[in-house]
Amino acid sequence: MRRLGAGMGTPALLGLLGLLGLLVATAGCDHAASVFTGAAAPGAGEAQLGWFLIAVSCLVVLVVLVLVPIAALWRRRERTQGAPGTIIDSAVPSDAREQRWLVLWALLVPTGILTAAFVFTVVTINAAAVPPSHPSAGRATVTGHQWWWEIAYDDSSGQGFTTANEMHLPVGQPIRITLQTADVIHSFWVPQLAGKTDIIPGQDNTMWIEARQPGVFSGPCGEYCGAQHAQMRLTVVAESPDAYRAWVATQRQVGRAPGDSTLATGRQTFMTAGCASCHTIRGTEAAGTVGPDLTHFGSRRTLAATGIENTQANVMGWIVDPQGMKPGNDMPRMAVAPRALQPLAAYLETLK
Ligand code: HEC
Ligand SMILES: [Cu+2]
Repeated sequence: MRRLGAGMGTPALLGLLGLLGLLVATAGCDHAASVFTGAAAPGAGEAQLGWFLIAVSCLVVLVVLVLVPIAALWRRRERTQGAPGTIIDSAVPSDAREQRWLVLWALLVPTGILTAAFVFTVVTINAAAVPPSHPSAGRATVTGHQWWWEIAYDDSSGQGFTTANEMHLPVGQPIRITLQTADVIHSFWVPQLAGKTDIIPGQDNTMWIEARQPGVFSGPCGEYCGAQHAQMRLTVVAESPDAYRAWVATQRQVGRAPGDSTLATGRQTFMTAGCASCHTIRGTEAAGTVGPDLTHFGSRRTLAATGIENTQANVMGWIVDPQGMKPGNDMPRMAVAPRALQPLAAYLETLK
């Protein structure tokens, strides 16, 4: 039986293995959530550092892969050139010139590479730690809950507001983010925008993001936090400063009043079926804080941090069976009469 790879040179075999490894390593790469997109600072700097380290590592591996067979061949040639019966120990450099080369390669090159990597890393970490002082830098506090995100925009004028699962950013202006948790450890991670920052109970961690281009980015919670960890997605919308200001102005407002009698019935159901004990709709008596603030629920793209599209049909499905859609989450099945379901979902969808 032929051995696998028999007849192939060592370099060719190693090259093939390297190629296979690369294929396996990149198989999971999904452009949509790549850390290498660099759509914002400080993530773009971190991506540059990542590329630099990968490039240097590849270069070192390639050089070593080429040098090892050359050294082996060279050694064999020296052996065969020696007189019969004499052993030439070619591991010992024969003259001063070879010794100088040895020092150069063994000391200077690795030292140079490691120093460059060290300096680049420290500079990048520093840049990520210190938010740029921009006059219009906004502030938000993001609180991780099992298994959804609460986002409170602070405002010096006292006009802050709270929303959930969807955060907006103005392109070109930094937002400072304070990270808190209501329960266990989570991690804030929107791969295209910034590296992970852990959220630790009893401690405020801070970070910042400055989007460089408009877009809708999604990030999973970055630290395992229980059954629905994978369904704890944050949506981040980066938009022009004008669009952002308009969004903020809308979010500050109280929940829209029902425009017709069906919607009024929906709102009535919300207040009487127990929803109001867990959810807030500003401008109404609903002031619960167990679940997401629903004041502008209709403006959100997705439902319950799942990535499922926020449509009336999906909201009806959610109310009927939240445990079926997201098993283990903190919203129980509620007793809502079938007749009342559609008006209730329709009312929630008008809360833009
Ligand atoms: C015991 C508390 C509780 C009650 C009562 C409750 N909910 Fe919830 N609700 C939650 C929690 C917690 C979540 C977040 C679940 C998650 O994403 O993990 C949620 C999520 C939601 C969402 C999705 C919000 C978003 O931002 O995507 C909607 C819509 C919703 N609830 C509507 C209702 C309605 C309508 C009722 C009444 C029929 C109701 N809830 C009753 C706790 C509750
Ligand atoms: Cu998590």
